[in-house]
Amino acid sequence: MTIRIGLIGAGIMGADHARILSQQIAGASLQFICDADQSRARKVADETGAAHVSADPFAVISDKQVDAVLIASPDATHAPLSKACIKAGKPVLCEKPLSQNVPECLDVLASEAKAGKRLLQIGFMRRFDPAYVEMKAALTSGKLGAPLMMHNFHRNVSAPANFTGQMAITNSAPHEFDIARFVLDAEYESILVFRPRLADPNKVGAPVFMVLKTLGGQLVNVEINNNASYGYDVRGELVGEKGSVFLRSPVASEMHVDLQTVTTYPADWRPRFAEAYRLQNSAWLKSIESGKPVGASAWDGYAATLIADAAVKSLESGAPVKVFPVAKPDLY
Ligand code: ISE
Repeated sequence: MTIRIGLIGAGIMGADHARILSQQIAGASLQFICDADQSRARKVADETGAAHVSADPFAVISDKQVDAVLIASPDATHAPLSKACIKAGKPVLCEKPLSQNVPECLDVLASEAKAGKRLLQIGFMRRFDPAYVEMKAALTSGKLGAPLMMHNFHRNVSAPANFTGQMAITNSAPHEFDIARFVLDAEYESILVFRPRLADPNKVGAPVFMVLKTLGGQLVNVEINNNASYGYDVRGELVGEKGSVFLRSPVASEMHVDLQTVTTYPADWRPRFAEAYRLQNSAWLKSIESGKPVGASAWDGYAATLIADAAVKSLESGAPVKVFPVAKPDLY
């Protein structure tokens, strides 16, 4: 079975998804590459053999030649475009975050409730990353004992080009919020956010340090440092009563020279999470065939945005902020 995909957004991630779908996995054909910038859409279409380009995402979503949609356009478009896909009854893989505000997430949940089935998968690709998968498996095997703490570090070379305002919290941190919640299988109670004194609060992507409590009493700390300079570096450690699991990033080789061992960092997230993206997209296609949803749901997208929203408030007030989620709909 070949699934005809409409891909919306031909920026860094859109181009990467197009490459993965056309070159790394079977079962997809790229029907449309859609972007407001037509030359960008055309370039990605030419590189990946996509059939058409478009500048109108809603026309792509409703096009009869499109079976499923992948959304990789700017954050503010995620919720409205996801809603349009759900309304059209089309499976959709949408990049994170689902939205930068809670009411929009609730709106998407209401759309899926109306559709009566899960159509939306959120691109929290770390759930497919072999290192995090092993971490979660170690916990569920019982070898670590009860989980106590999870440490998370998220460093970019420099704040991504599209960054504004509090996107360290609303765009980068959702990865950490989601993966800790997924690994621990826990819901959050509250969050407290700090900023180191030397950091210029006006600098886009200024570092934040957050401490979260889960309803089960585990502690999760998250450092987001979008201007770390030296490389793209995601670290994590899960600490249980009887042991811990530390993430290893994929490294192909190490150089021994001048009395040193040298390994390199990637410049951004694509090489670090290449396997996660490939596995995620492949699982998405299989889930469309089987009708059995996989990966992060709209509910998981809501949970990440809810805690991000609390984090922004905590940064402003300097006090811990509790979250009060709505009742979880039966669909999830
Ligand atoms: C970007 O949107 C991503 O998803 C990357 O994984 C993350 O590292 C980066 O900080 C985000 O801006």
